[in-house]
Amino acid sequence: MPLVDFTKQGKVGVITIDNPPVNALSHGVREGLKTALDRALADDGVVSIALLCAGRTFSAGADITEFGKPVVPPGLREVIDAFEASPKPIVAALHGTALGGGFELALGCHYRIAPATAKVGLPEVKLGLIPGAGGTQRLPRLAGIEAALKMIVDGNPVSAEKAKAMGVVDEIVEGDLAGAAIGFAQHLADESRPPRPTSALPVPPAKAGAFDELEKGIAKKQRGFVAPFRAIEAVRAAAAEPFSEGMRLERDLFMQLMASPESRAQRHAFFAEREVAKIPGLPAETPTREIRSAGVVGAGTMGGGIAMCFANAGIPVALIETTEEALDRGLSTIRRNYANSVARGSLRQEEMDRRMALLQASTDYRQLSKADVIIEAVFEEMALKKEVFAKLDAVAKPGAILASNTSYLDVDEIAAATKRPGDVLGMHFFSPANVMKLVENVRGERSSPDVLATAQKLGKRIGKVPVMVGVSDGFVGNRMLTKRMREAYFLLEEGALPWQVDKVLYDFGFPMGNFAMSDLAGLDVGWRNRKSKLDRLTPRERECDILDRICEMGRYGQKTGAGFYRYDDRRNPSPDPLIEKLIVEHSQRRGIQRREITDREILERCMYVMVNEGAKILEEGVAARPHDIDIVWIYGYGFPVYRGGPMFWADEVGLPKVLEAIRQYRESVGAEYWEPAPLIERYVKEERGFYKR
Ligand code: 3H9
Repeated sequence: MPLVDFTKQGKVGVITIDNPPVNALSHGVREGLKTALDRALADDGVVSIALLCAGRTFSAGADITEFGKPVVPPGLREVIDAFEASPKPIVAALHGTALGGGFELALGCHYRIAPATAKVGLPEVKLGLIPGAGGTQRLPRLAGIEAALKMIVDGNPVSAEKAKAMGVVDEIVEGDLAGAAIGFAQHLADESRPPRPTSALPVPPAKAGAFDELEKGIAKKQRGFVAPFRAIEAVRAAAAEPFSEGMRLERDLFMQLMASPESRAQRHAFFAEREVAKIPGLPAETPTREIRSAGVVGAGTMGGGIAMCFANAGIPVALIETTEEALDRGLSTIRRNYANSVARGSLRQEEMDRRMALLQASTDYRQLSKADVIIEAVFEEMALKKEVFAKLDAVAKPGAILASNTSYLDVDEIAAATKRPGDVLGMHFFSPANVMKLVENVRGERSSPDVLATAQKLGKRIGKVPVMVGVSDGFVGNRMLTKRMREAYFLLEEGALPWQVDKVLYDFGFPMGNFAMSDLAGLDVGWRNRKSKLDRLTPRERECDILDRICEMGRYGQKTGAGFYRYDDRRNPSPDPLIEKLIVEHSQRRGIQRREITDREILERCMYVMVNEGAKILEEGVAARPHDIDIVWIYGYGFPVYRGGPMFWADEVGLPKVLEAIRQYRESVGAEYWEPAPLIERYVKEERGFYKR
């Protein structure tokens, strides 16, 4: 079948897009749409037109792979204008998800029908763009300013039912969609109904102050993003200007954003997220094991959060603890988390009850005997983990997958505590596990392919973005974070203060800096980790004992009301002169002459040290591709998506510049901390980047 097909059913001309997998509006599709429309208009036997899409979904919008290249005519706007100007009425039949340019095409049609399962949306802001084919001008004319603004600015789709209530969808249909569309078009023809161009509709007046209110409302949440603010500007024009003026502004803003580094990064992140789902060396057809029930060992913060992920996905889960008290504590935290969601209105009470009923709490390991997957989430201590895995080996059924939620430890050593190392892997969740999207699936030396494929699939099923990584101290994310953290401590010794370092990272776009993040996680966690590795530290690392001193004061971070910062009752941090004194005295004691440290140096040292480590991780094969590292950082550590992840960002900065700085810090800070990754040296010689060739 061609990309766009044209047939006739009685007096109805039927135009069908067939461009799998998501009917993206590529050049060929746009050309096909134009040709099909011309045929329908030229044919006197055609009185009305139905627009359909084949396959699993209506169009997901413009073909993102064409972005950044010159547009080959006809452009999408031109096609949509032609559809809207058709003297024969056109009905669009939407199924699956009608998104972006796909939805804009539907808005240019005169009527829209959809099954209740369909969704429509304008997700362009998620790619750092705004709708560029009339969405910002046509949607407000159908849905009103407020509803349109919300859809365009947050980018989330709405259900067909909701779209109908908004006046965007004319009819919800059941059963055969093509038949319903042809019937609808036939009906239009029978009744001699004229076309109903959306652009000719008046824009319903907006509530006074609606734009300013929204702008203020998103100022903090969308900090650093450009597109949501441009989207407001475009809809403002819809309210104030004639259609043609609004369209002109929309096009200008769209083009500006398309050329922006933010959108380039966000488009990279879109494809990177899809790329990480494909594991090199693990064919797409690798069989998977069926997961009908789960078990979690440990009902602490991590274990409880992981159990919630399963319950949220409708998978029954046995939650195991050593004592009834620990179990009760864990369960009541879970209950409180759900109850908060109910109070906020984001979860219905019945749904909370259903999820709680899926949790089976017990102190008896035998409860795990039926589980298809068991996740261990006990204290981060090798001896304890091994003990738990030996117990799991004894009770788990044959074929059950045994996963450790370790954040640093050697998965192969843990697997060796069982007689079934092929069934073992790491599944490293991030805290809070019920919220954070990242899971590092750690491939052990002996993990079998179907176990890995199942873990990836399971990750997606429980709403996560799973990234496959290899065994290494701290895997991908924490291994890079550890290097950044070390550099941040060195910066303190040399003259910076925690709040200065944190501000630089916050301004870069992270939700918080190193020290605020440590305070949130609990300083005792890092302290314990440090103590366990003391004999492996370099002399400078060992002597850089600022953390020990703060912890010795009983300051463990937010939970004790003080850490690097001092916290008020509402957990607002403020810089603490006591900590400043402690750091200054530390430098004196170590004989380090404190100096003014620029924000630029802070940023370079915190970021380039990560990029350098990322390159080593790639070289060692701990991450298979730079994409994996970028996605780990975006979903696990709040790396600003509009900067694309550390490896993409390094390419944007330019690897020669990064390497030059690394060499400079090698001289000033020390070779053992700043040894350039051979991969970066090679890429610079080859005049390429991690991605750029
Ligand atoms: C736009 O429309 C601009 C206009 O306003 C103005 C123009 C002038 N193009 O996600 P999946 C690929 S901006 C090209 O795994 P799912 C995707 O890479 C666009 N390719 O499936 C993947 O390829 P592969 C606004 C696309 O079922 C495959 O399709 N639209 C596009 O989980 C399957 O994707 C959006 O932002 C595309 N537009 O989810 C919608 N979309 O198999 C973006 C997908 O080689 N898309 N691919 O890895 C989505 O949100 C999801 O893909 C969707 C399906 C919900 C549709």
